[in-house]
Amino acid sequence: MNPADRAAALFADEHGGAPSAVWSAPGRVNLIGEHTDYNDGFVLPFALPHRTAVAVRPRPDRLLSVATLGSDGRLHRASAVAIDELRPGNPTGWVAYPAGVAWALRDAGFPLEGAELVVVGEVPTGAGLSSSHALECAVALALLDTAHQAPGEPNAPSLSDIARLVQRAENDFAGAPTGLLDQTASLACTAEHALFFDVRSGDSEQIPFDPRGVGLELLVIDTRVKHSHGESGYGQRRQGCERAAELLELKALRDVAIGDLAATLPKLPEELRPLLRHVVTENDRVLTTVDELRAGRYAEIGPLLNASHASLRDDYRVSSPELDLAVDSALAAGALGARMIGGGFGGSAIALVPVDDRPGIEGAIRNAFDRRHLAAPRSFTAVPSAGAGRDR
Ligand code: GAF
Repeated sequence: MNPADRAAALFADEHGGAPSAVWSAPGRVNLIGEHTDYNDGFVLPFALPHRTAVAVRPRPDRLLSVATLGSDGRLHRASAVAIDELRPGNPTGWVAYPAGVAWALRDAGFPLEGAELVVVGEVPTGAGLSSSHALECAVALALLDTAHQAPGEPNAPSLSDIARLVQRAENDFAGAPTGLLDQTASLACTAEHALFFDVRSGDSEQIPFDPRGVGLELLVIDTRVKHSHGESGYGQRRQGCERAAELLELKALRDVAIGDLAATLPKLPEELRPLLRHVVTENDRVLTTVDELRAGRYAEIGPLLNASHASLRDDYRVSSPELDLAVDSALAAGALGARMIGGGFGGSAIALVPVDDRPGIEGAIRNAFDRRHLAAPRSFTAVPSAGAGRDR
């Protein structure tokens, strides 16, 4: 059963009667453009087929009740919270993600009455595939639905407004200082496309991306080393970039052109130079990748993925031994390109592989992990899929 049907069935068991709507939102893979979003730069994500569904029904008493299907197959219920009493720190734990979205919507003036939510997610958690944003986006759409302001209704906020509200929930309520990549991907991606998104201008373009059409697959390798942006060095990197921009008297590191990089680096203290080098070269790699995809030259993006990984590993220093092993073993076994994705410090890598070589490459990666006595990574082929929407 897909997550939307499952959420609707669990909702009926839990609350009696059908939900008024079910919305779902996907996890994402960022093809390239990592740690560029909070530097006002470029990203190129696509949506995964894995989704989080939220069945919803309004309730008139201004309470928010949330239940979620756990990996143990049981429904976990959080105590109902008063929408008027939501504030950062109340509540905490997993329910802070849906509650934070209700808080951000309430604060922005959306007329929330109260709601019953039942959540069923299939995006692997802690795998760098944006499970928290899939949850938050689906909750935002479900709650907007109860206020008759969901996409498609006359007075609905735009997808970019919703993305910013979800970012506020994540930053100020859940306490993770993330950028706009993941929410935008979850809300705005379309099947068989990657989303070329200019974070500064808000402009985006759907770029056809169907690796299978040219005999390739994009393999996702989940190292199963969990990561969390609240606790990792993510915030430190972000602060370093902001400090570098301030020293250079620029709005953001996006403003350094690739041609000016060499002349700009010496103006920064030594420890901030690698951050600048990563952001500027990574933005440039996104633009080149978009050109290659537009020209249908898929194999040409392999070296760009490799360069992105080297930059994240050596300059930005957000890779991990397991991510490096996934990338190196995929390349040694014949992948055309590979890199870590997402915030880093664990999570997943991707590898662009010829369809026929996929089983051999997956086996080689598993053997490499086994030789180091590491838990076997999970891998699957990522098919660019639809963004968030209403299921029922
Ligand atoms: C995480 C964050 F949530 C994104 O905003 C982005 O910064 C990404 O790490 C790195 O590109 O997924």
